[in-house]
Amino acid sequence: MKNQRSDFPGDFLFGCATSSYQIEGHAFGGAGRTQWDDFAATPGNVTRFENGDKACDHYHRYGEDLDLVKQAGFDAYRFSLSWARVLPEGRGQVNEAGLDFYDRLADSLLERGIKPCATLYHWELPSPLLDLGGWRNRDIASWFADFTQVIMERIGDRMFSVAPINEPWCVAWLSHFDGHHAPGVRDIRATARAMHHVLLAHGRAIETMRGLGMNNLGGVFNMEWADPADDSEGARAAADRYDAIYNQWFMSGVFKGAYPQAALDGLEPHLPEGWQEDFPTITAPLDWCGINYYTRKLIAPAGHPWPDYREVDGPLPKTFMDWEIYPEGLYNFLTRTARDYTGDLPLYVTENGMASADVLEDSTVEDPARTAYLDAHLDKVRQAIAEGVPLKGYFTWSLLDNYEWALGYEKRFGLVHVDFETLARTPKASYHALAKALTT
Ligand code: IFM
Repeated sequence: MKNQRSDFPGDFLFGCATSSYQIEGHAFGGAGRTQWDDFAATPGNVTRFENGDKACDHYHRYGEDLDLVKQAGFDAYRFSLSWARVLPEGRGQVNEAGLDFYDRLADSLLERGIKPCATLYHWELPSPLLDLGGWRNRDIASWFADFTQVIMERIGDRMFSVAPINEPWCVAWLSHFDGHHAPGVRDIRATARAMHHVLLAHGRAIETMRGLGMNNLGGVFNMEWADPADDSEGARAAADRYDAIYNQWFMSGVFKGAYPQAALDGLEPHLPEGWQEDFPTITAPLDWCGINYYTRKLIAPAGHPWPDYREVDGPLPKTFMDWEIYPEGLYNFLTRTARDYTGDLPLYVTENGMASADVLEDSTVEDPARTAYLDAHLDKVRQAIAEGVPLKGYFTWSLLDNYEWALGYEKRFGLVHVDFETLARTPKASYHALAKALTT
């Protein structure tokens, strides 16, 4: 690896990221049923109908996993808290074993000198809340605030940082317009409501944590750079719509108290009444902003009603997800975010990484493409810092191979290989390369 820790400011944090449903093993420890269990049990939604019942069994093996975080030289570990593990019905009765698990996790991180960076919601909505409409129901903001109160009363004192919701675009658009993620809805009214309620819930969680005296609270937004597929005005406008829906809606809501017009053009008629009155909650001040970045898309008009765009196959080398490798997009987002939305607020790259078709052979996994991907994106991180972007840290996705949602266990994003039969962990060559860069 070309980049070394010494190439970055002294207080720059390196971390790795995971999420609860993707690694813990949701069948363990009294967790309640989630929308992903239901979605996966419905044929046609998930590769081989796989679910998170066992996943990486991190629930039992977290000690071994945190040792790997430590040995790689990471300063921080970004993980998420399963709502259904803490409140199996989503509300009401607390699962003490769930609280105890996150308590142990927090202590185990601190014992190893690793900063705990929590995300409250990474998509495993308790099924009983979906029965009530899930993200379509405005009450979800209050349910989420109550969950925040319960879990943060227990572990909030030990968190380095907390973000309420991972990737609001996935929660809202991918799951209610595209229907690719649970609950697999394809409906514009449901989408508009989810697009708004996810931010209202974010704001209520921030308020709740401030009420508990917590600080270092942020938001985590996923971004995909959108380039027009050709020189036509139609392609430019389609890429702008994609950008407005995917990238600008959430940041604009949180940092400007407004939604971009190109997205309102289609969504406004379907937003809940009085949506503008929620902006004082949605814009609750944050201490940092996180960006999850993987790829860019080439966009052309689709000849459909709004949003009238489609993705066009791009020419760049691709990852195993079929995503183009485009580090410039990360640089573009870092500079644009600081310029247009966050100013001096600290930024973090909260996820970046790639899936590859890794093979375990003779107890090793050679994954030079992953090392090159990380290096190329770290180049852009350095460029942004050199140009004055207040970027304070970089988290790799992911520590472990894990449950890649609708794509099951096939797409391996980990620095550490997981054998999903034996659950044996084997650090890949990229893990060793990164560890060398961070510890020498
Ligand atoms: O695995 C996901 C993660 O849950 C959220 N961000 C993107 C990753 C790769 O698709």
